Amino acid sequence: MFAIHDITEGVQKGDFLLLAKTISRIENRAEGVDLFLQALLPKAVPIIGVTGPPGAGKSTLISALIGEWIKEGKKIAVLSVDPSSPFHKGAILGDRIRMKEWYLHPNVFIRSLASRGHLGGLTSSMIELTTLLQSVGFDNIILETVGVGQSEVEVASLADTTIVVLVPEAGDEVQMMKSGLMEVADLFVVNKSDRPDAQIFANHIAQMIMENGQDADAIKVIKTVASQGEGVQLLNEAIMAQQQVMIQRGGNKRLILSKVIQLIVAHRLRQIDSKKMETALAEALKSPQFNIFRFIKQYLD
Ligand SMILES: Nc1nc2c(ncn2[C@@H]2O[C@H](COP(=O)(O)OP(=O)(O)OP(=O)(O)O)[C@@H](O)[C@H]2O)c(=O)[nH]1
Ligand SMILES: [Mg+2]
Repeated sequence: MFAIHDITEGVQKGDFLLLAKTISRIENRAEGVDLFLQALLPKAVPIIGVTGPPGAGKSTLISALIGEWIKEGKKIAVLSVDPSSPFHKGAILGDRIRMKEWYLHPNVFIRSLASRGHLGGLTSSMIELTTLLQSVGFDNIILETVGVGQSEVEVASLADTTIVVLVPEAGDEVQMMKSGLMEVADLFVVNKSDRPDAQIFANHIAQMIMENGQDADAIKVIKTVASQGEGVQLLNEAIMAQQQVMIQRGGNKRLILSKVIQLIVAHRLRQIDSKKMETALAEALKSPQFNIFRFIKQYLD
């Protein structure tokens, strides 16, 4: 593994080679990764999760936010992950990112991540990678995830601020509630508000927040036209305000506790050889006395 100091120096200069290599090594669980991670000294750098259905304008919105932050002299890291297609190994991810204007900027690091098939792998490697980014000199970290399924919710739950991006004509609120996105959202963005009925849709979301018994004052609904940069400044302000409130309410401590639990679960899952387990299960199932609780005993403690 490389020295953290050298990675940080690279980031300062806008040379992300060592960082990129380190991320690959963490993803592949190369030798020395655990000790490397244990030596990190992360700063309180906000992690901003951006999630929502395909094509809602997440990347366009992130691009616009980066524009705001660059003006403030910040260094930004973006991790883009597509948990819904574990078997594509990143091949299609390239097409997903439309942040080309920032690709070569020395203050912006962008990386696509494939979600691997292994159990519990995605969440734990996202915790590892975001902690690395918090330790090497970035000021803001963005996590873009595509879709509205359970795994997106999980990834979203790693963020200090979770932004759910929707578009007016999506209108599928029921789906959103089922997926649990309602519960994890700190901010809703109604993007493509240049389209009709944006205000009606925004009102609808606000109403759902109230009906859900959530804090309607704290969870803002913001209309944007990301492709024109409209509403982006407002969104930036809302993100900062939300983070203040979150810290005041001790939300950052709860978040760390949830990460601790997820890392422990992932660690235990890594110790299981799922192929072997499948074989053992097939064998055990031959017995008419099969009992699932007795079967799992061999994998506990
Ligand atoms: N009319 C309109 N189009 C927009 C707006 N924001 C983004 N788009 C367009 O919507 C399309 C999808 O935008 P992306 O930013 O790639 O959406 P995404 O959510 O990142 O998509 P995936 O990562 O593939 O899920 C692009 O063609 C954008 O130019 C907007 O506010 N209004
Ligand atoms: Mg995108």
